[in-house]
Amino acid sequence: MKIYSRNKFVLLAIMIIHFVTPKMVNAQWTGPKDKPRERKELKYGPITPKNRKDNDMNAFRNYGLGQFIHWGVYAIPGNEWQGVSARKGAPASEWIRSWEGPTTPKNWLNIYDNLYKQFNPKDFAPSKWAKQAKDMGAKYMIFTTKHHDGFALWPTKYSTYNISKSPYKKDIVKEVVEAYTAEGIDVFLYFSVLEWNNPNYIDKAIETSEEKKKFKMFLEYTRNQLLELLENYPQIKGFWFDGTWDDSWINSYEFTYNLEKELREKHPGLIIGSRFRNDEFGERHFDSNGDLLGDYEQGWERKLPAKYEWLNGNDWDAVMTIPPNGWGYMKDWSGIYTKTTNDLLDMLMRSVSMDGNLVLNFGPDGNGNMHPEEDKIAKQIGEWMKVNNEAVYGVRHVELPEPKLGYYTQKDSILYLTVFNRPVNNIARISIPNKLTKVPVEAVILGQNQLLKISHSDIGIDLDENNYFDIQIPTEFQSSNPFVIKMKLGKSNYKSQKLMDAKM
Ligand code: JFZ
Repeated sequence: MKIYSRNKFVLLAIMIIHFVTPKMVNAQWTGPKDKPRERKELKYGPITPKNRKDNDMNAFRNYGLGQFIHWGVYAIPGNEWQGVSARKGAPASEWIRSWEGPTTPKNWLNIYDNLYKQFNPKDFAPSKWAKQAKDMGAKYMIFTTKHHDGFALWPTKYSTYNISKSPYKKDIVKEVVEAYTAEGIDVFLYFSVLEWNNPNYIDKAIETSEEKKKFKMFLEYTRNQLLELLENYPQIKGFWFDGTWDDSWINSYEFTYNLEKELREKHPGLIIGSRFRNDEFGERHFDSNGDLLGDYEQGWERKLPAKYEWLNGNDWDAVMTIPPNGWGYMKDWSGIYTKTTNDLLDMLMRSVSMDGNLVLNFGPDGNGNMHPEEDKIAKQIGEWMKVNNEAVYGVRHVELPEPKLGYYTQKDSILYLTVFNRPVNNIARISIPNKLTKVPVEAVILGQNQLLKISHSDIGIDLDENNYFDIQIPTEFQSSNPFVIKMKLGKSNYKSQKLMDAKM
């Protein structure tokens, strides 16, 4: 009996694996990606080529560090409000409208949908935000024009649920776009397609003709808003789409394909990530042939690739919160792990060492002030960036044996090693494959002007494929932060001593 039930269990497990696995393989946007074995003929595949070569995309590739800002009426509740609290395992703070619990007020949705009447951020100074981002070292920023709650921070002509109806009245998107552009920071607009409170939005496959009519209106509304954003803010560099996972949208692949084309025609150079649309087989981010749908991978959210190979050479960025989750304002950060400045610098260097950008999220409060902890982190990152930014901007992945001390980045013949793990003997040992002719010939620590001693060492590994160059970190150099060893690569001038092999 026992054996029988165990067998049943095994059979059930096999069935689950069998039926679940094939679907999961294709829904895998992060982690290692399987390439489909045979190519499918696609009508609604990628519109732009892989690794666009134009100036806008080159600029994207060189950003290194970005800033995300989640701001909207959810900033007023700040993660806990009138008996509603996200602190006990509920979703993120900007999702507060969707919370349900025993202490949630009965008319909660109604309360939330009227919060905009209190949205009057008296301390909002976009130039202050932009200055802070600039000082932090951000080269681009992504701003929430409209999140899932549907509230538009610009005075859209296509819905009345927008900023012009709040006591604040003014066009926040315009203020943000102008302030950041003035600081030389490129702006991307976050746009949630799905809207929780729009009667024409349907979150499942369309069935009835009534639903069809409604959703058609919703699609037209979305198109109008996007064209309006491009019309109003022609300075923007791209869109960061979200809320595109429902079957209604997935089944609208012909509409979304045409819309992507239209947006690109209206705004040459526009950058759109892989979270906008899917192919005719419902494949999102990557189409049925495993090709990227959009200009860059947009699935790296709160997690970074562990392996460079997983990226298949695609452009990408990663968006990151300081708390574990929660993009909108969270008034109370106590009792949760919040990433430290050094955690974030590690993530930044991991990202750029793999040809990606790191985008750090900020969630200002209902008055327009950044969280004090975010202020502090922005400042600390900025101080670090002032000294070390050349290891971050415009750098590329390095094809050398992975360093144990930190991350490599490279710009032409300059090699950077950002050291997170300082070795006890103060020797940064650089492994250079024997077949390479360029080796470190000069080294300094960024922010210091002393040339570091380099020596060639032979550490006696059988059939060794590498040569080793030892960079001496001065013992008197102290740093409680990661630091960067900048090396010039050049023709080697060391002589490999051919020692006599032992007779055995
Ligand atoms: C979405 C939003 O729901 C969230 O509020 C926030 O704006 C974030 C930046 O984007 O959240 C997602 C969307 C997609 C995934 C995870 C969270 N995903 O693909 O894993």
